[in-house]
Amino acid sequence: MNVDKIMNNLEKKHPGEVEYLQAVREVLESIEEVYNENPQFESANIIERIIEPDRAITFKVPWVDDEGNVKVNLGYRIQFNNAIGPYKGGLRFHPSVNLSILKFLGFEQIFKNALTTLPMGGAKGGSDFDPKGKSNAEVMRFCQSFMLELWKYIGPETDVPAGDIGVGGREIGFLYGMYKRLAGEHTGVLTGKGSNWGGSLVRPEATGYGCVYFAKEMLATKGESFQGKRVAISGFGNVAWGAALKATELGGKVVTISGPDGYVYDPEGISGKKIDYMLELRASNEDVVKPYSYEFEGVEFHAGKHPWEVKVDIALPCATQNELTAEDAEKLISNGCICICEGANMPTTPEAVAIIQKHGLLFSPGKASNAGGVATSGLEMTQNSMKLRWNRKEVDDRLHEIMCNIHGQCVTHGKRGDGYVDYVKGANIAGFLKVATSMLDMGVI
Ligand code: NDP
Ligand code: 2IT
Repeated sequence: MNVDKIMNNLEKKHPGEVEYLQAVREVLESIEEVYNENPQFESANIIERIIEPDRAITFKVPWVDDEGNVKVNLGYRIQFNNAIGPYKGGLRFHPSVNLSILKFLGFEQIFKNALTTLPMGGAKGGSDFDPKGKSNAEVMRFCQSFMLELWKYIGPETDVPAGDIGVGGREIGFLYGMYKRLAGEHTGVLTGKGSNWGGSLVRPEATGYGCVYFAKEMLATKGESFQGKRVAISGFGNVAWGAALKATELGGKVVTISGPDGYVYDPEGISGKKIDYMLELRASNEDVVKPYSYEFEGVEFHAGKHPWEVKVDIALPCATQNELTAEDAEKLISNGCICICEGANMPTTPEAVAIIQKHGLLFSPGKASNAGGVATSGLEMTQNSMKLRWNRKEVDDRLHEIMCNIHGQCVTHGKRGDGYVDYVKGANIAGFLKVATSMLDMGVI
């Protein structure tokens, strides 16, 4: 495999799709060796078949705001690969959403879903709709119009969307309601549903919990744990909230959360009712984290800054892509950080990853450490199919087991001769092998 040649061709076909090209390059560089050792992949041209989505659906989403103005947003669903199961992946509503971002997320989702051990293919979708400042009624009308188009392409055995940035329980409710009306069916077509109407217990916490379970496994390889450790978290959304809950429960002290406006530093630790307050902040739809510093004593707010300048032992980036730069990595390292575990998708830039790994820190890519969200979505699909509901402990135990299993797969495929575990390489190889061999089994389709 000639990675540069493949990337040059891909760039010519999709100029300017920066995030997508970044994600593809990372995977190709990791799997190059394994790929070359298995000539059957090359003869089936697996690479060209896996780096392009099966299809990218785009549509317009017209809706009416509270003042009666007609608005139009763009909607997307990228069905990337369904070799191991129905297409599966979240929907993102954020003004930054474009084809490149959704293709990067859909591509990552293929390997992440393969790692979960469950039968799910890779997909992603969303819209450039900005939920910030919108009323409930506006969000509902937007979701209904979005589903009016999307429902043609999804189904419990074909494609099962879920939440992501800007899409939480409220949006899934509106989307599901419209699907149910259009299809005339009550099925497991979306995950992240409310617990009264088919949702799984633990799904809201699952991505953050899973991220901390994964970090716990990484720390254990060094005889370390969360007990007494200072933890920096970025973001203040669904993933950040779940991670703060579990890190605190395991004895860590979470000292930061962040938003697009900057970060807050709480030296006393973000625990108990302060974690509950994160939910209020998100629900306010105001997009800022600063109000936390008015609400609680002794808290500093640092406008326009990343939390990575604070002295911590563990960093959990849980906001968005490319939010932890080389400069941030240098700061974390010089402050003695030992573990960086991604809760978001691709929050660490490639330059930062190189620096972190060169210094021998524990580092895990999102496709391994944030897989707990989609894994629990998979468990929701299982419960929907069986028409029953597991209790909290049953779901949480399965989630825990899955995260330990993913950690094991990363160690198996990522352990170097000197003992250092390259989790990026391990995750990419393990995910790729499962999908590529499945594609081989099914012939050229
Ligand atoms: P939420 O919408 O609940 O929270 C997203 C957080 O990221 C918010 O704090 C948000 O602030 C911040 N954010 C979003 N865009 C930007 C930006 N361009 N610059 C700075 N901050 C930004 O989303 P989630 O918690 O669900 O998602 C967070 C990350 O985790 C994403 O990378 C997502 O893909 C990933 N993820 C989510 C899973 C899930 O199950 N929800 C599963 C696996 C991964 P604000 O809204 O104020 O901009
Ligand atoms: O990035 C992700 O894995 C998610 N947003 C969750 C997807 C899902 O289908 O639960």
